[in-house]
Amino acid sequence: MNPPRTVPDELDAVVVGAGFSGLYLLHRLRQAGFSVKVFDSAGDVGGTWYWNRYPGARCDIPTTDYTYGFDPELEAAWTWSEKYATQPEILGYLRFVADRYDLRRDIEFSTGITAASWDAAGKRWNLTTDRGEQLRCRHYIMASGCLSLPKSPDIIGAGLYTGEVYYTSRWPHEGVDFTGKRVAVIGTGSSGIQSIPLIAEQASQLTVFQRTPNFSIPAHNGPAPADRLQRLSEDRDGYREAAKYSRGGIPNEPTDILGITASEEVRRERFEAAWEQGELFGILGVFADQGLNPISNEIVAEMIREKIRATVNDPETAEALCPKDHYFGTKRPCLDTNYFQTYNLPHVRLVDLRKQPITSITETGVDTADESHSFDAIVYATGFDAMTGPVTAVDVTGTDGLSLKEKWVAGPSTYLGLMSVGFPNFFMITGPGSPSVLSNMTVSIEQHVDWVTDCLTRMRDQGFETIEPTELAEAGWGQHVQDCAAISLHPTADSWYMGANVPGKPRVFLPYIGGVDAYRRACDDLVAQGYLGFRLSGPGRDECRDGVIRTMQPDVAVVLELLATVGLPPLETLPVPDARAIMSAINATRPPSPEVGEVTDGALPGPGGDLPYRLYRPAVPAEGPYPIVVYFHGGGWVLGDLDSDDPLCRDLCARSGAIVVSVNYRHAPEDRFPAAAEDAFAAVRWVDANAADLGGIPGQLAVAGWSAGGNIAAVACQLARDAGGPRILGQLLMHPVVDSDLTRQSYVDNGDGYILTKGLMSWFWDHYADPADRGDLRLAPLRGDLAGLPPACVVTADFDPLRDEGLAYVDALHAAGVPVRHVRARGHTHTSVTMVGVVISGAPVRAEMAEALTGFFGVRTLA
Ligand code: NA7
Repeated sequence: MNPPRTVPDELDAVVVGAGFSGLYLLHRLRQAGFSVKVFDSAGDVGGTWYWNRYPGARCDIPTTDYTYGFDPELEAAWTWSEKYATQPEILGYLRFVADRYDLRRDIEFSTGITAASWDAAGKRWNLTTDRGEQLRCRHYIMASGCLSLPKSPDIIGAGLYTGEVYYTSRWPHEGVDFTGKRVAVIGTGSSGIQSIPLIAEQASQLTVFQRTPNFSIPAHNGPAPADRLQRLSEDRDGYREAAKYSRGGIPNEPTDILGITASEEVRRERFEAAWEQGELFGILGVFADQGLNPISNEIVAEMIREKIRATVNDPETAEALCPKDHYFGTKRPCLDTNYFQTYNLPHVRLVDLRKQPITSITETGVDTADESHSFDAIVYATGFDAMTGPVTAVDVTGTDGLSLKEKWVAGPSTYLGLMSVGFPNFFMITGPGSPSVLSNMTVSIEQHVDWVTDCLTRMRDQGFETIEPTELAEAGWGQHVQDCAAISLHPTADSWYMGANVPGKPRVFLPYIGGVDAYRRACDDLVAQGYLGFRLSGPGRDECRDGVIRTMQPDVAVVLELLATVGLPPLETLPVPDARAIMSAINATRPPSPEVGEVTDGALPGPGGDLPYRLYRPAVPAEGPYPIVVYFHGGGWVLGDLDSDDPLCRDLCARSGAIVVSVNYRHAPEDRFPAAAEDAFAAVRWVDANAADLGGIPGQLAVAGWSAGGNIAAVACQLARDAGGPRILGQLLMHPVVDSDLTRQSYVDNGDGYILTKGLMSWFWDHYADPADRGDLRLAPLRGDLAGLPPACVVTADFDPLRDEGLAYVDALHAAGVPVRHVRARGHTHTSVTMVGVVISGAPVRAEMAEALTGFFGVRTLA
């Protein structure tokens, strides 16, 4: 029996959910002096641990870490008995927490919030409970969990079955005795994989219906890991702080070893160590690149498959249990205890639904295409409508009468997974767009709760009544979330991370994969910038600093961070030979470049002597002849050579199906202006004249260049036009230098901190050209007459000092009637798009560049 209601009809905050999030939220908000009530449809605290009582249910994060960290005394008062605690122990812990902080008096159990509607005039949320009660609150906070709304079993005939039916996510409190029964389990996610070995211990016959085999590794459960316990006892605060600034919410030393380059011995050693350790983040971090690179991922995946084959006696069953349709880690891997061994028991059988799909659930069991199965009980372990489901299950209506469900019809849109435009004073704990399910939830939960509590406290202290994100900030965050996902392998999988497990749900990557550390910094940064991207209002005052908190591509940011840790001297402070040596040393560390059909080196006659060139012939199409692109490398007319832009040339060749002839023109300071420009023009003429001998199609000629190479490519086009030939079909100018004016806004915005600096650009200019020459059209092609030039594709990068001159060239070409395509390398620097195989987000930009090249030649893109 619930005690009589004591809920006031007006509260500072209402919280939905009494799990890890709701309990801590209640504690913090109450401590901060807010009136707050928590509602939960469960009969007690626990959230996910209240409902998921199936046999074998355990956490998959070590208990040393899957625990509250906010109160050292709480930690001292509780000792976990195992590395991975069982559901009853975790539930016991949450009950202990509720009692310790006297939380129950402000929790309304067995009561769900069914509707929430924003009263714009009163600046309050009006809430309705499933008991028909109405109440009002200033702030409405959903702490309703990411995996709390079970997915309905979308299987034909599910209602026909007359035997016992169980859902792992709604398991009977009194437990289930399967002794002597014929049992079916449908689903082989974490819930199925954890429960199957224990159900098999009781059942007389167990049939597992598997649609998708899952990667699972042995948990090696036992006492809490000694190394973690030791670190905690020596420095608890340091350990918890390290968790906050770790990638996944557990202190871990990330590796920089790449699967693609590691030796077989190192690969095996690292994998076996992770296998023995039995931790999710360990096996997900065997190699730095396994979440990004398919080859590296396959190395780990195959080693897991080997383990499965070595464990399961029947080869056919073993093969059916080997996951092959998704990259390892793109669906949440499982930790198990004797899962694969269970299939060696004589009364346990696997039905592979890929071979024998379920045609219907029947009155007595399950019919597949080939067989009729009878059971005494069916267990559905079929998962959840993850992340968005629990939020949109409540009818939340914001400003203008728009419901959250309507707003999210094409996928969730949030600012940091915390709030959503149109829903003032509405917060989500671990909502879509935050690290949530990709992290140790307890760390992410505490961070969100602390952030919300601080926000509400600030609002109260400064007299604000409402807070809401701006459209710009929310769109920017959504873009960043998808940018982070796009460089990973995750979007390729039909996972619940992608919403793919629920028929009709939009396919969008739901959590934030950028890391707990990166996420926390974003949340802290926007607060430090005066709540960037939020609109706050109160009586007589509004405050809004609009903007986007993260605009750089995530892998570009990582490269910049890495370079910062190396602490290289600024190139412009070095003698030229030293600067060249540093560039060569950095280039030597690059991963293998894309394969092309053939690479040959040669020399062509230039005005000052022979110029080395490297010719890249495509592998596809197999037969030539091919169009030809004459390419000029970057390096400020001072640095660079045939090796420096080799990966980019290979990439362009492979993608465009054109021969790329990369020409090593003369460099400054040895050969100053106009040497490079003259060489470029000479090279274009020579290639044009010798196209057939080079394997090219005569007349199918384009030029391309990056940075200073873009400068001489553009100049060569002007010279060719003025000289009446050769005929150039197109010019691909990547972040080109087209003017000598270093005062444009992009020099102000990006002049420092993004590798190519204003200082370095000045150094280049000083080495290449006298100040008196810098208005010459062979140096500053932007100042020339652009009419009659070949069609152009100009690529600009957001974080490039040269961005604005590139944009000016686009405008000027356009004004001169030259067909021009502008490719914006969003979130990139001057150098990042060239980092083939390192900066994955550069690939779509290079694909556009290749498409532009093929467009010049009038043929389709190949890759
Ligand atoms: P999951 O991981 O979503 O697993 C659900 C399983 O049920 C999975 O194997 C599904 O196959 C299967 N499934 C779902 N619907 C069907 C139908 N209609 N027919 C056959 N099989 C079906 O949920 P869990 O509860 O195991 O785990 C959720 C998370 O909780 C877990 O990752 C941990 O973080 C804790 P599919 O893969 O969709 O082919």
